[in-house]
Amino acid sequence: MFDNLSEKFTKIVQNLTSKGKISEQDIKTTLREVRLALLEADVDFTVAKKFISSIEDKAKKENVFSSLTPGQTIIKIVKDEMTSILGEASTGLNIGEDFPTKIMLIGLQGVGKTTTAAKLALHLRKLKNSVLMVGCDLQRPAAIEQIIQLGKELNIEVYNENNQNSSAILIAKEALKYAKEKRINYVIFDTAGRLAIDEELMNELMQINKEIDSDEVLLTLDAMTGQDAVNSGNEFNKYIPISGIILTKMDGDARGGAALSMKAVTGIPIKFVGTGEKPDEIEIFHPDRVASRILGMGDVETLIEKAQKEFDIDQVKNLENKIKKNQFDLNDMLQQFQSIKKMGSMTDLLGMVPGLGSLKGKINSNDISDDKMKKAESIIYSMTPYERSNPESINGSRRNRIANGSGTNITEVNQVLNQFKQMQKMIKQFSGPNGKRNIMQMFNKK
Ligand SMILES: Nc1nc2c(ncn2[C@@H]2O[C@H](COP(=O)(O)OP(=O)(O)OP(=O)(O)O)[C@@H](O)[C@H]2O)c(=O)[nH]1
Ligand SMILES: [Mg+2]
Repeated sequence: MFDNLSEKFTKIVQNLTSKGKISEQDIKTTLREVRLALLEADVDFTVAKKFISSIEDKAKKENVFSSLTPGQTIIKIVKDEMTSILGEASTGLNIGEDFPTKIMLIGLQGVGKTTTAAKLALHLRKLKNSVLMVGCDLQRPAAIEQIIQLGKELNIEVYNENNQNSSAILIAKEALKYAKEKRINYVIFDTAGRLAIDEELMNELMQINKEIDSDEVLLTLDAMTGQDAVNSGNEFNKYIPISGIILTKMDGDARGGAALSMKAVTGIPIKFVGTGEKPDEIEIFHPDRVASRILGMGDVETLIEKAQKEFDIDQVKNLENKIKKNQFDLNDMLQQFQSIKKMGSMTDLLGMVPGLGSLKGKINSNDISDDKMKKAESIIYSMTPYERSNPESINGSRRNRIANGSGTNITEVNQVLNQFKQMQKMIKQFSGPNGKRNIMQMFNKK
């Protein structure tokens, strides 16, 4: 997500921070670099222009040169501008006045509407809501089957209308009636996609929207299509007032042009982003946090939220006990790997740690790549339970057996064991009076 852009901005920020004094020429160079970075990211031309002139204005107004830390002042101006362009504050979902809140997902073919319907449903259920999904896509024969299947997998109710002759509008109407009777909190209507915006599609969508009186019309757009996504945002908005945008496939979009131009060009806020194919790979879009990630300053809030979601508190307490008794073993290391993996890819996580964003591109050769972690896991799986709880018992012949069992070699087994020793050492440091408090604070932070 934003890989290329954040690499460039991290460099720009580093250049500014390393300078004590800043000349007018430095600012000019910085602005040129910022402009180039934006254009290379496929940001809309007028948006990029406005971005630069706004920074210039603010730099003048705030008298950057007389500030004690001119570099920091400029960085703050750039970050504020980036946040503003991304939409300022995060915009939550509109809530209906009465049960249920009605959310309609619309968009072109294959952008990820159905997947996103399931992701949203799961997200809302995690917040303790009852949710109903409704398949209003009668264009593609397998579409209804797809949403029923997703509902089964996630244990989310799907309104099942068996009448083959029914229309999308009728299904929507019936489903809404059902949801009202059942006092369901949220109903998510998944609609049919088309290759391009056409009259027929728009008519159908407008009629459904009128029938259900949506609280949210969320336009789903594929981030990888860059400026086409932005244009399609404008086009759809001509027919149906769009209340929010969901940008999918951000995981495959290194450039970020669509995300950066969307709000400024269409005036519509991005409410969520899709970051992968799995049902939990959706994030609420927080402009300030994203700006911070792009500038290589990390995003500790999201990291803590992810940790809170994935690290089970009993597990953490159990770990704390073991650390106290000095019993941290390879089983615990394995469990840590698994929790970390659930939080997302190593590359994305690194982008959230302040100061580590610049490692992102180099991470494959680094010690903590996703591949390395998988290998370490299979090495630990090839150990016997006795070996996992008694790592000191793993002698030469055991190492040989483990290497064979995991399809690796002795060097790799040794690396994992060394990594374990380092972790053990680090934990000993952490388990001092201050260290422990720090760990618990991180996991318990409300
Ligand atoms: N990598 C990635 N893939 C995604 C994301 N969201 C959806 N997809 C994939 O995109 C493809 C199309 O997704 P669907 O949800 O079927 O798209 P749709 O808009 O409902 O398609 P139609 O109903 O045919 O118009 C699937 O292979 C999804 O797994 C995302 O955030 N990241
Ligand atoms: Mg679909």
